[in-house]
Amino acid sequence: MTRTARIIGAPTDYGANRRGVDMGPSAIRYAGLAAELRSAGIDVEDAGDLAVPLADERDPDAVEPSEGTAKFVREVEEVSTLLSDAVATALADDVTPVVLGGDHSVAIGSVGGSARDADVGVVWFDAHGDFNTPTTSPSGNVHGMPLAAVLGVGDFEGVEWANARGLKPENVALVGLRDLDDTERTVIRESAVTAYTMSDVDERGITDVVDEALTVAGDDTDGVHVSFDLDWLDPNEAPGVGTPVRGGASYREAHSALEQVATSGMLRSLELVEVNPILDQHNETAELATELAASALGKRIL
Ligand code: EXY
Ligand code: MN
Ligand code: MN
Ligand code: MN
Repeated sequence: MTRTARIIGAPTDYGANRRGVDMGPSAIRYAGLAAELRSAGIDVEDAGDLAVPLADERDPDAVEPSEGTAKFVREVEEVSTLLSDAVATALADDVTPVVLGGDHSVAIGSVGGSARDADVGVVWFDAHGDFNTPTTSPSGNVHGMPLAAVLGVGDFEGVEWANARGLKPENVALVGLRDLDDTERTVIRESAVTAYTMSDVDERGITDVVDEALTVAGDDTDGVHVSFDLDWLDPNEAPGVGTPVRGGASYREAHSALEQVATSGMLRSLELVEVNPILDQHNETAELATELAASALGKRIL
């Protein structure tokens, strides 16, 4: 049966320190996402964009759900709830959600929706760990916290809107890390998640690392959510991101990783985040996002 993908835009920048990432969904659509996915041999629906709340008069340094800082956390909660519902509805309709960020805080909603009624694993492609909590975060930006949020780590313990019901840390694999905060590093080490750095990719090669990551995420689960932060790639390939870090994945490594995701047959839901058209060059990071989505959904050269 032909797979149907449902595009869901989450045009939000409340989790980031830079404006512009809220225009990611427009840029990715403009780059030709729907056509690119159809060339992967799948049917495509576009659900449009979520109605993201306008910034209100509240203090951006709101301190819930912690004693530290999680900027715009009420707005992030609102977007997460909308997105979680949209993703869960897509899965109930038997289509594959393809979420377009927005900053990486949108993962709270996508993972939450994907793991609402099923046991789900996650493969997280990112330069960063996204494992801070409001207490440990150096910035207060929620896009540095979504993995801790869905897993209920630290301040996020028992925070219902943030925790993903059917997700266990044993089924989470981070791939390609190269920029962690000190406390974040300790928390990741103490957690049951599996983390692969870029050094692991250097030593073992991308195929071996992704193969193991998919085994971790797929172990006794109903499927895998892939959370793809464009800053996983080297900034030479993907300049249009808010927090670039040198030494990232190459163009071919990225395609190869996502082709492996497709081949595994385990993909349940996909998100592409952190595309910032203001910082981009000729929309090339958005174009890259469309190509990579097609690889994840099964596009082949021959
Ligand atoms: N670790 C830093 C922080 O928590 O502020 C930077 C996080 C950037 C998160 C991004 C996009 O993946
Ligand atoms: Mn991220
Ligand atoms: Mn990142
Ligand atoms: Mn081009």
